[in-house]
Amino acid sequence: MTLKTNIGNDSFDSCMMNASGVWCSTVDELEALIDSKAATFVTKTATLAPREGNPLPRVHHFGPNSINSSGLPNEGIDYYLEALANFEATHPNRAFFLSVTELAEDQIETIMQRVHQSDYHGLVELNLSCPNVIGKPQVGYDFETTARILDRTFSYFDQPLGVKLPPYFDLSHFDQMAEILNRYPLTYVNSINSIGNGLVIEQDAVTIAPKQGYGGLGGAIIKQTALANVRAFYTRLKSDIAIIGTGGVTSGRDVFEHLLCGASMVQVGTALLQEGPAIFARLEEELKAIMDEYGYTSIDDFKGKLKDTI
Ligand code: RRO
Repeated sequence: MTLKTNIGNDSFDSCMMNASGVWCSTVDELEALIDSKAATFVTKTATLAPREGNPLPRVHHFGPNSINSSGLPNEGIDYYLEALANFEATHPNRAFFLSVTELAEDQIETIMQRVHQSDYHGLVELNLSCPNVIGKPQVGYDFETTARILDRTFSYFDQPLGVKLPPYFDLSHFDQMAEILNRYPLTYVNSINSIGNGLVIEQDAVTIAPKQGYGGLGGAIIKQTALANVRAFYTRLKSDIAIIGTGGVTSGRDVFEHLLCGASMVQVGTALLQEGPAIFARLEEELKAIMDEYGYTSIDDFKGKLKDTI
């Protein structure tokens, strides 16, 4: 039995990895992912300059769920490019993901040019969906701006590129966004980022400090929204754009459902934060047990094959 999967021209021994933002801000955290059963890692979303992020407390866990308003704390693009250069030198046969964004369109072009001109030629994820930067809307909800950013980026950018999307809740939005994404030679689409601007109350008070307590929701409560988004893009995007499914994964069954909806890779956020990198061994075991039960020997046996009828 194998869990091998491909994203574009890169192949991976497993179909599970971290979600950007979780366990991936420092070289030590990235190393722990490399040493775990994770397929690979994606870095914390990097900006041109290092950022401290929003005031603390900015992450709160409730059951198998979380709310965060981290505010894009990161070490800056140069730190992650240097880390990637070192990891690529020590792991020449492995592919990694670099996540990037910026707060204005011109700055997005600057950071993409910076990556383009660097020695890093691996996978890049452009985060169009951070819900927590004070005063900045999520780009992925602005279809025109998204198209303009992709136009500008693909005029020069020639390494494998994916976009991280926010969740959509209307079928016409799936249609509109898929129509835009299908215009570009994207390697993959990652659905979903946290469900933005939820409010979690405990003891009659908000649970995180920034933005009057509003923050991105993650964990088990977002699984059904994540699956719907994965399925919506899998059925609308051209077949050479892979789907990475993110949201609500706490068990092998959840991974199986993301794959059934069409994901080629599944990312783990809240549950990784709660359980640590050892979670990948557990998820792998649980997924393999399900595959064994069905008689599946590879994820291609069931990827995308969600049944239309019960
Ligand atoms: O750092 C954050 O506040 C953050 C980001 Br960039 C993101 O993409 N998603 C999220 O839930 N938090």
